[in-house]
Amino acid sequence: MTPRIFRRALVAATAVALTVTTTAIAAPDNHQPPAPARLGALVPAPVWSQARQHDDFKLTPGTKVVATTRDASGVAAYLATVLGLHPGVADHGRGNAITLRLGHDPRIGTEGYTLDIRHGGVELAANTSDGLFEGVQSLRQLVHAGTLPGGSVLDYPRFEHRGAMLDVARHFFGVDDVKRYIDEIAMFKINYLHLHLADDQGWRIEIKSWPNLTAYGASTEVGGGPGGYYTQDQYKDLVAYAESRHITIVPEIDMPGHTNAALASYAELNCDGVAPPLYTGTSVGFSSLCVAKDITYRFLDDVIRELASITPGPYLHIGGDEAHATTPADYQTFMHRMLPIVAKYGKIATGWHELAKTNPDPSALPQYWGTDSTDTDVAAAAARGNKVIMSPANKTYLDMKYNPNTPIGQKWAGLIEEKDAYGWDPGTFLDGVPESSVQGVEAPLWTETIVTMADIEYMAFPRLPAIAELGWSPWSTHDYDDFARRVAAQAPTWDAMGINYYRSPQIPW
Ligand code: NGO
Repeated sequence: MTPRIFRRALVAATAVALTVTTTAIAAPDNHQPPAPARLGALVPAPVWSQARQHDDFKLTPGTKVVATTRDASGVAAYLATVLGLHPGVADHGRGNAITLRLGHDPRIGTEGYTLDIRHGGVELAANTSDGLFEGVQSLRQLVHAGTLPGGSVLDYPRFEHRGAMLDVARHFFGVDDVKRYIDEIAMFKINYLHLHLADDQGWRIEIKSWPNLTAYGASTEVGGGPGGYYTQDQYKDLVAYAESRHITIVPEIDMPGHTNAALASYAELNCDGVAPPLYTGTSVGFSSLCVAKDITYRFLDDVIRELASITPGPYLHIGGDEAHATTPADYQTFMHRMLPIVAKYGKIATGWHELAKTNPDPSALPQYWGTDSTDTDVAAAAARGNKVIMSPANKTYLDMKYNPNTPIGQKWAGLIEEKDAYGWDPGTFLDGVPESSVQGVEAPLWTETIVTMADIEYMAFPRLPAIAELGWSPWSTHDYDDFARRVAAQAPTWDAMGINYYRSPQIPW
C-alpha cells in the first residue's frame, strides 16, 4: 500500500468513522437498560468465544492502538481511525492500549484471529494482516457505550471465498458509491468484491486499445440514463481502496453473450459487420460475439491483457451466462479459445456455472447461480476437481424482492426474506458438490431496478450479513433466532452510518 493511497483511504474512512466514534466512546445513556453481554453480538458468529464478567475494558481518549511490528501498523492505523484513537508502534502495549500482534498460531490460518479483552488491556493477534483486519471488524462490533466486553474470541473462516457482486453495467455506480459499499461489506468479513463491468447496456472499464467501448458503449444504461465508466486510473484507485479493506476485486467482462455494448461500439465484432444500436432495456440472452471471426479473439486478448495488468488479484471473471444467441457448439469453441487467453495473462478464470459445460481446467471456478439443488454439469466439474462458488439465485441474489411489496427488485428467482437468505447450507445445497468442493459464497446485486446507493443498501442490508455469515461461521453456530438477535444489535451502527437498511419483520430490531 503506498502512503498516498493510504492517506486517501484514511480520509475516506474518517467520514464513516466519525459518527461511529460517537457511539463508541459516548457516555452511557441513562434511559437505556444496562448493556447486554455484547461478546455474543458478532456477525458473522465466531468459531469460539467466552465472556468474562467484571473484566471489561473502557475506551478513553487516551487509549492507544499499538502495533508490535511494522507489518501490523497499517491495520492499527485503520483501527485507530475507526475508533478515533491514537496509533503507535511499540514492542508491546502497556496499560490503556489495544495491542495488535502478528504471530504463528496454527489454529487460525491466514484470516483468523484471537482476541483477548481484559480490564487492563486488549490484545488482538493473527498470523497475517488480513487476520488482524478481520479481528478489527469484530472489535468494532463489540464496542458499546465506550466499553469492550471482557472475554476471549478465537475465530477463523469456514470458506476462503466470501464475496459480494455489484452490477455496475445495468446502472453505473461511481467510485465513491463503490468505496462506500466496500466499507459496508468489509464490516462482515467479505473478502472479494466482484464487479460486473460489461453487459448489453454498458461497457464500464476503459480499454485503451479499443477506446470506443467507453466513448460510445458506456454512454447509456437501463432506462436511458447517462451511464458512465471507470478510467483505468479510477479502477486502480478502487482496487487499492479495496486492498486497504483487505478485499480483492474480481473484474468481470461477460462473454460471449451479454455483449451488446461492445457489439454496438465496433461493427467489425458482429458476424454481419453491422453494429446494433445501444440497448437500454432489461431483456437477456439476445447478443453474442462472433465466434467464427479472428478479430473477436484479438479484441478479447487486448481486453484481458489490459484488465489483467491493472488487476493484482488472482481471478478474472469471463461471464458465460445465458449465451442463448450462441449455439452450444460455438459456446464450446469460444470458451476453448478464451480460457487459454486468461491463463496467458496469469489469471485464474471464474465464470457463471454454464462454464462447467466446457470441461475447463480444474483451476477454473464455476459460480453456481441456479435455483435447483441439482446441476449435473457443475457436479461433474466438482468431480474433476473444480471448486465452486455458491450463489444460488433463490438464496443469495440481493436484487430479488423481500416480499411482494418491495418497491424495487425482481422476483424471477422468488422472494427472499431474511430467513430465506440465511436458511441454506453452502456445503450441502448442490448435489454432488460437497463442502470440500465449495470455494465459498457470493451475494450478487444485479441493478436492472437499482438506481441509487440507497437502493443498493436497501437490498443488501440485512441480507448481505446473512450470506457473509454462511461464508464465515461454522455450521455448528447456525441458528436463525440467535442470528436475528445479533443482526438487530448492528442496527445502531447502521443508523449512525446512515445505511438505508430494510426493517425486516423477521429481525427483532
Ligand atoms: C441472471 C442473469 C443476469 C440478470 C440477473 C437478474 C445471471 C448470472 N445472469 O443471473 O443477467 O441481471 O439474473 O437477477
